[in-house]
Amino acid sequence: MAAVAPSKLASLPPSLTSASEPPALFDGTTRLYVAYVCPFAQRPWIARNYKGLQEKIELVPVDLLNRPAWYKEKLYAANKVPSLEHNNEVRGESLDLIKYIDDNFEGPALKPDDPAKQQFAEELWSYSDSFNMVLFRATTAKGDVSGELDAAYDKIEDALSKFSDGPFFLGQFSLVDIAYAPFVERFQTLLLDVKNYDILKGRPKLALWIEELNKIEAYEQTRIDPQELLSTTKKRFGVISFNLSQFADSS
Ligand SMILES: N[C@@H](CCC(=O)N[C@@H](CS)C(=O)NCC(=O)O)C(=O)O
Repeated sequence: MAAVAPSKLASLPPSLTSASEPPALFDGTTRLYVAYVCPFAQRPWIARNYKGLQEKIELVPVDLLNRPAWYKEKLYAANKVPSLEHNNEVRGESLDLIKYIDDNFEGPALKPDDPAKQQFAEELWSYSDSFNMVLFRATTAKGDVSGELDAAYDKIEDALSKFSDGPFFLGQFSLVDIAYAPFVERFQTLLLDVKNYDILKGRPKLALWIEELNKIEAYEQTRIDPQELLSTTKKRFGVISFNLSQFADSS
C-alpha cells in the first residue's frame, strides 16, 4: 500500500506482506492490526495513541494489496483491518474497537461524563458511517453533487456549534472526533480534487476543528502523506481529478 511520509517511516513498523511470517499469535501480546492507508483502522489507532497505550498495544500494519494468508486463516476470518488481538480473542469493527479500547485499557477517557454530551455523542456516532457513505457516493457520482455535500457538511458545522467549551464535537476531544477525523481528512482533499468542492468554504467551525485536530499528537502520528493518500484513494474509488473530468465530459 502507499508509503507513509518519510519523516514517519522511521518510527513506524513496516507493513507485513504475503512473504511475512506471522507474529507469535495468541501469545498474550495485545496487537492492533491496521493498514496505514485505511481510515477505519486509523480510528482505533488514534484511540490507542491518545490513551498512551503505545507500549501496551503493539501496532501491526499489514499490506492490504499483498495480504499475508495467515491473517485470514489464523487470525481474523473477516480478513479486514482493523482488528484487535487481546486476551486470546480477536475482534474487529472500528467503531466497536474505539469503545473497547476506551473501556478495557487505562488512559484518558474518550467518553464524556455529562449526560447531554453522552446523548449527543450517540447521535453523532450513529451518523458517522452514514456521513461517510454520502461522501463516498458524492465523490464517485457523475455531475453536480454540491447539494448533497452541502447538507452533509452543514450538519457537521451545526454539530460543532452545539458545545462552546472547546473546538471539538463535544467541546473537548472525544471518541466522536476519532470516528470522524480519518474520513474528514481524506474527503477534504479528495472532494477538492475530484469535485472542486471546498468543504471549508463558509464553515469556520469545521476549519477550526481541523486546525485543532492537527495539533493532537495522537492523531498526527497516524496521518500519512496527503498526496500519497489522495492518489491511493482516487485509484481505489476509480475517480479522476475535477479538471480532467471536465475535459473527459466535453470530449
Ligand atoms: N466496517 C469495518 C470496515 C473495515 C474495512 O472495510 N477495512 C478495509 C480497509 S480500509 C479492508 O480491510 N478491506 C479489505 C477487504 O475488504 O478485503 C470497520 O469499521 O472496521
